[in-house]
Amino acid sequence: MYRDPTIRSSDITPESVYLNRRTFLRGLGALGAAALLSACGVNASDTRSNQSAPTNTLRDELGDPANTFEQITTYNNFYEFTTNKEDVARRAANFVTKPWTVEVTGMVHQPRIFAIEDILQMFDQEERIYRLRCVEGWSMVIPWQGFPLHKLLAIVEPTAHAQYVRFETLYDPDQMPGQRDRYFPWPYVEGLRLDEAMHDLTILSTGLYGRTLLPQNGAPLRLVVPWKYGFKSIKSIVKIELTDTMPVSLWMAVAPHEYGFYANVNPDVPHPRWSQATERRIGELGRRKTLPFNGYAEQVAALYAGMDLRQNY
Ligand SMILES: Nc1nc2c(c(=O)[nH]1)N[C@H]1C(S)=C(S)[C@@H](COP(=O)(O)O)O[C@H]1N2
Ligand SMILES: [Mo]
Repeated sequence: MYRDPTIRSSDITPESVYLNRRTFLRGLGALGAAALLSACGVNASDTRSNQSAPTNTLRDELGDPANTFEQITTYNNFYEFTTNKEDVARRAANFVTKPWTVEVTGMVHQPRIFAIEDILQMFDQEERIYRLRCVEGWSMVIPWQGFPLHKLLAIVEPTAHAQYVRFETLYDPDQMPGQRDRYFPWPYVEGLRLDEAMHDLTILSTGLYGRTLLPQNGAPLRLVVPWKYGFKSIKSIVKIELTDTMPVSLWMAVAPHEYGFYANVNPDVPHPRWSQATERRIGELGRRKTLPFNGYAEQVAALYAGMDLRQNY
């Protein structure tokens, strides 16, 4: 294999490996490359934002550079392991994700249990470079691989009665010691309205930076809903249920006045204990303004036409 002698191995980051492979795919016009590149416009000449990762030409559609693989995989929220963001990676390192099944059930015509291998085979993996905005006030830009949730839902065929989708994380206190903490009603549960779940921005992710998802990011399958606060993007999913009743998420159960069902990113509605007007992009100095719907208003605002988003927080 040819190696450029001017490149030291210490320069070979997961980002550069991914960027090279990505360029290669583009050159080949390989199957899937169209989807890989059409999902997000990558505009290298866009210089609006800070150059926090100078080698990283991977940008979201606003021109913001992607966070590094290191940042994305070492600063995590995953309470099943620990509440210490810097320690999730270490504590989750031995999490067993094989074998893994995802049950899709409830108000559907074709209930089904999928093996994770089948999911990977059935759906083309697209690249989606999304901002993730945590309710705590920090954010990252993450190059996910995944596929729209609506593709999976189409296979199970929701009935006319289905109005919501309820998601559940694995319950296994032996592997996830945080689940011994009785303060939380485990397992972690999240929910979406059916139209939110069917929106093309809503994906199930299986990887990032061209690599299989690591446990700290929700391996082997996690939801990503980029216009909502990060806690909606539930990790390590084992069950997806179509229902006619609004699911009660773990955060709604714990603190209903602080965390609502909708959880759309909204700089105008402060959390009861802190403002949501600004955020700290991991890797940047200072803070930037938080955008309504996390910058995805054009695509999703219509879903909430006529709703009072202060009431429906
Ligand atoms: N099962 C589960 N999913 C979860 C969480 C969690 O604690 N458990 N934390 C959420 C929160 S608060 C955020 S901000 C994101 C963080 O995702 P990341 O660590 O991949 O950046 O995951 C969300 N999904
Ligand atoms: Mo979060």
